[in-house]
Amino acid sequence: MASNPLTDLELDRPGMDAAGWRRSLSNHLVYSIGKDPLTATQRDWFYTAAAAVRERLIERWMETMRSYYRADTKRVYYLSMEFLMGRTLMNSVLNMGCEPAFRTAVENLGLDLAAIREIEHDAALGNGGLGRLAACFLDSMATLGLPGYGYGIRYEYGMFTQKIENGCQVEHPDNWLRYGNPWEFPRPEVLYQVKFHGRVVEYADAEGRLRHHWVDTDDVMAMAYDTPIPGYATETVNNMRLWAAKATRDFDLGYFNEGNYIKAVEEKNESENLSKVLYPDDTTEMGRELRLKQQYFFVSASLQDILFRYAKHHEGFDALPDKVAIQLNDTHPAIAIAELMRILVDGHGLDWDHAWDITRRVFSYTNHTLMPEALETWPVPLFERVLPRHLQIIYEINHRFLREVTHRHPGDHALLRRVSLIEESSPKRVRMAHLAMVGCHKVNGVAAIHTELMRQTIFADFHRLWPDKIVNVTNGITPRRWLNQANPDLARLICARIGNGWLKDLEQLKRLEPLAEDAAFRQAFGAVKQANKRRLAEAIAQRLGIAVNPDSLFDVQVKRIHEYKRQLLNLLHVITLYNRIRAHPSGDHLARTVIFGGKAAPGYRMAKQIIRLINDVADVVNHDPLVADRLKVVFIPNYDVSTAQDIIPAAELSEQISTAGTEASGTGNMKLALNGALTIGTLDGANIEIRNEVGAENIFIFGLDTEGVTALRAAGHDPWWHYRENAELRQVLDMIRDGFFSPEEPARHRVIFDALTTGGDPFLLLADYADYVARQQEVERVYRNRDEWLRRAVLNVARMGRFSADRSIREYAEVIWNVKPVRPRRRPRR
Ligand code: 26V
Repeated sequence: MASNPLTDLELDRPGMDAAGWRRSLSNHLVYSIGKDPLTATQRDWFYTAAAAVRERLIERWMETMRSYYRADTKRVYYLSMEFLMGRTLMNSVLNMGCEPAFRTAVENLGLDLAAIREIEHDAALGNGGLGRLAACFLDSMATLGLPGYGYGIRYEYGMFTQKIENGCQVEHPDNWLRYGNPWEFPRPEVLYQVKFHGRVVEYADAEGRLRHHWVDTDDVMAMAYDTPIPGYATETVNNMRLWAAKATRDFDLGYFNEGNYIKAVEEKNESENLSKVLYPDDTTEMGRELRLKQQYFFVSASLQDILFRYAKHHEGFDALPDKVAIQLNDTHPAIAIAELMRILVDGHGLDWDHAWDITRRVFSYTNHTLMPEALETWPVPLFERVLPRHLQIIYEINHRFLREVTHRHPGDHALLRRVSLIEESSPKRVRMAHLAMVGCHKVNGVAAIHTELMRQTIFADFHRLWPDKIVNVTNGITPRRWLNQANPDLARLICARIGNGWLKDLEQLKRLEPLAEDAAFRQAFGAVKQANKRRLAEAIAQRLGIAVNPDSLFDVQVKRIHEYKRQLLNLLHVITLYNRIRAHPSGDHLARTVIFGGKAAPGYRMAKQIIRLINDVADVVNHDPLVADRLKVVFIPNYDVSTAQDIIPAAELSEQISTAGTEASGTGNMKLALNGALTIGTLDGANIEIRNEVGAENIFIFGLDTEGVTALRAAGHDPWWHYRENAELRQVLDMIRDGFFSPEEPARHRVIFDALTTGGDPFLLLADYADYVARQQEVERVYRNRDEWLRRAVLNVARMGRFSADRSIREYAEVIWNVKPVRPRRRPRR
């Protein structure tokens, strides 16, 4: 990475010039890492650099916390089971505004910054979109000076590492803490007790009121680890607090008294399992006890911490909604609603109605998916065993809520059954989305169409009851990581033309618009893309041994592997292109490199089968001499934040091809367009808003829209009709069925053929195939006109301003949280 164009914001500060950095690095190597420069490894130097960087964050971090305290400001707490942070070193250096000085210091020590950066293990405490959104939001809250805290779980093992063996995904544990995490500060004194199991006893208090005690519980301790979150070019450094499970000190008393030492230590182990591993399944709710315990574990600790902070300066709870906003990232932390009620009613003796009013004004909830199988519900018997008091509280919330509904819609029993917090299945189940809907003052979707579908489908009844509750906040991404860090050459080119204001105000990219007509600028823009493509091609050659043509169209689909995201539709097109080349070997075929990346949930059979088929197709296509370098298929293993930062800047075509109505928003679509890829996509999620911004003429839209999907499903989709009528499609499907790509095991991919035919093709791939292929043909036509392609690419970048996470966070702050920025005092000079 070349040096960044930004001004050295910090040069006027002691220790922030190159000489200061260099002194600091030399000192930390010896005195923090304990290594002799003569024997120091790259890893030693990474930990040295981290120590030097983190040292420079601490004063601002503390001053930020002090400023919040002084202002007694309203704070926002972002509760999320996932934070997909990626690497931190260069993010911190860039956000501090001292990248050039840091780089100079590193290079003057004779070190290789690119190699040192790569040592850092990604913090992969998330599955995909939802977890990365949380990370982008932390960056934006800090950049905007908002008093925002992240709360989550310090998993010992994050998202698994994906390896590909014989074309198949194999999962390996992500032991990310093996060499230590240099960014975290353990807080052994910040320790809270979290209760599970036990039973509820009722008693009458001094005033004769019925009260509840939760007793005979099994307890686990939650210990805090803090990570500083620096904003970009600002004094603000916020905090992310993650909880790790520790055994209680008296875990062992019973067994010790019996003299059973080994048993005692075994039990200790068991309670510490709570924060052991991230659940890698982002589709199907498996209703696993450990997952429910993880949820309550981090919610309970976070609420205790939030209320402790509040109680330091406030009497009673009436001011709580003026001082605390809690955002629930999906329903995963929704148990917080029942927990706050328990604390207020059982713990502090508030009246139910009073507590309920406070609770509803504190909480808000973001929905990230409409897919029924991802909506969390918990079996009542499990809930009752793990959280007996919370189940009672949920029943009470439900009782009062259904009474209110009855009042407004007398006699509508079907309505009651639909909106109840309890699903009348066998066994009964607790519906977490309904709990969140009832217990929050605002509920938001993550793109305009998604919010509209929430109102019309899964939450239609609630929308009629509370027409102002459901609001939209379209997702965004942080331009600091996704443009400035990931694509430094493009960042520099942009800065050279419009300055660096866009880093804090992405709408300023609009000023690039006229440059789309400037041949010299297009040329420079194209050269940046070409260099990024060459770098990626080298990495692919090195890591996978596949030679890709850097002049070919780089066609990219990177995201979790899901049937609804339709990686298979992309693959049907790849096979179509392959067949066309084979049918007309001397024809004028545009050279294309189709790049896939993404993980399948370990238990998601079809997703894993899709990975295998991609790899089988790649094997055949990449080795067919007839094809030469006109078509290459690459599956890049272990797609994560860092590989995203390498792939996205090199992409020219962005595949956003989910069945309309299934992708809530997407954020990869934004990252790719911001880096100058043109989108081929359906009218789904944020693609619709991207089209509105960049102009319909600068995006390749195809396929059924949500209305078309609904109509087709109502009329009955007949995949066989498409199979019969479309000869190219039939040929592709037959090849999959007959084992063309797996001659050693011809039946291997039959399940895929079956899913798309006799299985009814639930995601309508065959219905969209012809239009998709036609659109891809138009892509090739435009790509052949390099000037026209570059013109559109520049316009895409210029018009992506709306998709900054800063804009999303401003909307949350204004419409949902009612929080205002706080400016910390500038740190006194040392
Ligand atoms: C769901 C579940 C279900 C139960 C088991 C564990 C688990 C873990 C994570 C999830 C969340 C899946 C939802 C998700 O990531 N949605 C994505 O959110 C993005 C940010 O809003 C959005 O851009 C994507 O369209 C949406 O799929």
